[in-house]
Amino acid sequence: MAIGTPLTKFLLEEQRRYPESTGNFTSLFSDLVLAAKIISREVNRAGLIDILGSTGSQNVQGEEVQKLDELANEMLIKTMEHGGHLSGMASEEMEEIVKVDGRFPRGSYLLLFDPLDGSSNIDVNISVGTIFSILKCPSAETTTKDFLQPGTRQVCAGYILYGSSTMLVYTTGHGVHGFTLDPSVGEFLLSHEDIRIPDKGKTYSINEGNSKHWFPATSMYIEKLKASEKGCSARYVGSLVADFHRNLLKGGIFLYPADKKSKNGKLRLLYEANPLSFIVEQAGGKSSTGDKRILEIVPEELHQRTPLIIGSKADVEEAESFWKYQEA
Ligand code: AHM
Ligand code: MG
Repeated sequence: MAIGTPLTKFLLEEQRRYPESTGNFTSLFSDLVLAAKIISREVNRAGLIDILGSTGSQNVQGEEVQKLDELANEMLIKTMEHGGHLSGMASEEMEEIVKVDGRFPRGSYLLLFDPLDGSSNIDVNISVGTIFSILKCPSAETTTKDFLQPGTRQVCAGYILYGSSTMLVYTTGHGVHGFTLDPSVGEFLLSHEDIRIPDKGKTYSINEGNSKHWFPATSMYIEKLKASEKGCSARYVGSLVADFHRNLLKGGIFLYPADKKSKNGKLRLLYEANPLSFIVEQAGGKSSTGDKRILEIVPEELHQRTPLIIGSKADVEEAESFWKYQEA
């Protein structure tokens, strides 16, 4: 489709390719896009709100000054619960799931999200993002167990990156597409159709401050990259979604491995690793714990963590070849 095509038109065209489609998913996605636009506006105003926010609790309009990650969380829940397309939601910011049945019409999808990934970067004006994953609800009652599905069952995954522009990148299992928000018309416009991640990159992203805790596999792999002829560069924003996005477009590898301090790594399987793994695979890349495909992990808990090695296929495969040295 032509560059500049509005997301709404793109979604409708996609829907028409599947005659059995009820339009429910398109409508669910439109609600999500609305939430993304509102969060984008709040992220862009964040610095200003701080200035105007006097001593902390109220801004000059007398409104509560709320932490942006909490605000993004609430915004997503409020925007999504009315639509009638969801049976439940789970968020990195909340201990328990949110059921929508009872208060609003119950739909057939589950929405999982990290409302504002990289939130430690908000105060310093560095890119943050919202990551989401959509599953079908397998039961008539929404329970936590319904959310514990392997990533291979995702029907859609994506992220919104609040960077120098706001971008939405998503997949429904038919390639990965990127849209850039044009603030003058308030629409996401197609800017990156059918994104393919380069098979090999020259960038690695890892928190080297953790190197004293690393297992030998991680140390050996990173040393190998530093010594390589091709000349690798380190790039680590500290917002997964921003590091991932750069590597998706330019090629490269992101690692948040297990180490002696964090036996399961840091990142969350359901809100971060699964959605980005679905995207990377759809773009021709790869994602792994070091010895297993992320998307095949059967989750045991809602907030389960996982080691994550994700990016260009050849780079992830090279990293995996070092993981056979991993200590138990
Ligand atoms: P968050 O979801 O609470 O923001 O935490 C996840 C973030 C990722 O965006 C980022 O890659 C990682 O944590 C950075 O962690 P560290 O500071 O340990 O390197
Ligand atoms: Mg996060």
